[in-house]
Amino acid sequence: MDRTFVMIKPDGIQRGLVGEIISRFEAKGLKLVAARFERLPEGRVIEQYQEHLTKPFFASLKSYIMSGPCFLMVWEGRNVVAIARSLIGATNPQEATPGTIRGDFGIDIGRNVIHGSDSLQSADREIGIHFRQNEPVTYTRIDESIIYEY
Ligand code: D4T
Repeated sequence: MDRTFVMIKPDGIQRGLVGEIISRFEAKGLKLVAARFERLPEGRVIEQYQEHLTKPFFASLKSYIMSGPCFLMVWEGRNVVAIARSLIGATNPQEATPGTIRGDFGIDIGRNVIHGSDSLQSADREIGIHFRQNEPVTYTRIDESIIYEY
């Protein structure tokens, strides 16, 4: 099974979307294996968004992410990276398809509610930034044998 890093950003928290978002991941059949509610320290924001350090939007991205608590999660499932990205929708909520999280709940690209890793390699890197190695919990969900064909 694969793992991915998903983070509900401060706008998602302030707008009371945590339960709605977790419900969508659970209903899809994905398994929550780690979670933490916290305000991110600057160092981890910089690590998380390393590829954007030199972009013109980085300063506002950093202050937005640090403006309040985030809800950090690790989700597990077959092909979970792509599935999580499809539940989340396009980066710009204005272009995100209705039915996706950003398509249903966002307007501005700088307030796009949620983050999900874009590849298995990014997922490994991002999980490593935010969680200790022994933090994700290994367990079997009782419906796994019916969610997966094999
Ligand atoms: P995240 O990383 O938040 O899940 O977004 P994506 O993976 O979908 O998109 P990204 O890495 O291209 O952008 C990271 C983050 O920066 C914000 N952003 C992005 C912004 O404020 N202005 C911009 O022009 C862009 C491209 C939104 C997401």
